Amino acid sequence: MKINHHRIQDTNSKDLKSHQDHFDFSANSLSKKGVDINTIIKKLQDFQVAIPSWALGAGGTRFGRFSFYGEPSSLEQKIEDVGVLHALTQTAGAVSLHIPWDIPQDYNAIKDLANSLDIKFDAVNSNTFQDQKKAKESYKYGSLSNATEAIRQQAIQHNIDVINIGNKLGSKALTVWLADGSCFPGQNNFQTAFQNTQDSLKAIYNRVPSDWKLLIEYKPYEPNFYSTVIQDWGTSLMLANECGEKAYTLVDLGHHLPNSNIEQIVSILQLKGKLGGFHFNDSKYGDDDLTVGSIKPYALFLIFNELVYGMENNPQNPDLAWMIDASHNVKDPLEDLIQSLEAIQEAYAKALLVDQAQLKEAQLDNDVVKCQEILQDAFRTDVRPLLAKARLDRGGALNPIKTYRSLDIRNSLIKERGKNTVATGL
Ligand code: LRH
Ligand code: MN
Ligand code: MN
Repeated sequence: MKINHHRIQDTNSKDLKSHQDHFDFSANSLSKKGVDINTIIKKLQDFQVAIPSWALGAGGTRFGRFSFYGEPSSLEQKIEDVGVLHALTQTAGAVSLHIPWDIPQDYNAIKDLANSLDIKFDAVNSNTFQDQKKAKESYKYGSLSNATEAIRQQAIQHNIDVINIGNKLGSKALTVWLADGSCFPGQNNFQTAFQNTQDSLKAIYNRVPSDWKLLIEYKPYEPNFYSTVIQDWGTSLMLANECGEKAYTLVDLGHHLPNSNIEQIVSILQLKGKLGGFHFNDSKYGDDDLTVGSIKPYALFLIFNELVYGMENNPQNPDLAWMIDASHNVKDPLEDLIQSLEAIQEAYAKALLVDQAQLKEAQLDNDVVKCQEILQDAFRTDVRPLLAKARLDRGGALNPIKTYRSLDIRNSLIKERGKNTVATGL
């Protein structure tokens, strides 16, 4: 299914007048503060976030899964869904594939389809946390860290296969997330597991094309509940440094122990030029993969404040691979992703409003109150008219959720695909 742009414009036309009033008010008040509103709108338009192929179906938990119907059952349909998101929001111009969940059959057809929807192929993800059909070896006790060489070799080869698949699509990064670890004390030797992982990652790194990045994702626990080999940013950074200059740390917001200062982590990684990728989601307890900004919007803003600082002051750090890594059981996955995209843009816009020069001055004066005022003034600004303007100018929807509902997209998908479709993924 493809969205007709005229239908988006028709829906917009009813709200144009009230949008203009809100926008004029915001533009006036921000201009008075010396904000260059056009630069902010341009930056919002340039900020594109990849949609993971596994978030387009209703996610499940180990206790059950409730379908939202009309889910995409092929890679083509998943890309069409990303096309719907991109047409409405103008900020979802990339897709991130998980292999083997989404192996393309016809590469040219897939590339043509993505091209026609203005969608690029972002990082490809390998999967050595599940056993694959017909695989000789099992990952039950680890993959790249496994004590058995044949198992490590199979996992290394899988990553090389994923690089080759990504290469054919135009991806420029491989994301490795390992479930490897242990569930009980004594189950494995920490040093051996780490050393094996390092050697395996180096073997993969040697096969990473020169214009690619290797993104190493960390996570403290789950599915292993006693130890995880790549448990935190420090471990990921050590491994990236061992691999070489094309290897970077990937931060997933849900992959931290409670109350971790994630903004400080991203800040220092950028200073060291080693922040390569970012997975957005939100959480209350663990790796909950909830809609971005639904639980801790101020924390998200503070993280963006550091990201913006890094993007402006750390030329040693490359452009980041941005991706949403959220999915769950109770919302229409497309509506959920629209909400996440909006929350990301909102936090980014607010961070762009922070007066960095003033903040630096207040920091040098040790004016703690003023520092907080500067941050909170930006956070409390209603930037939604700016987001709407950024979308409108690119042909997107003034209000993506409203348009999605008024165009009755889910029912069209159900009519087209039927009720009993199940998307591959978690
Ligand atoms: C692990 C993770 C990782 C996987 C994805 C499915 O929790 O965040 O990025 O690839 O979920
Ligand atoms: Mn992730
Ligand atoms: Mn995760």
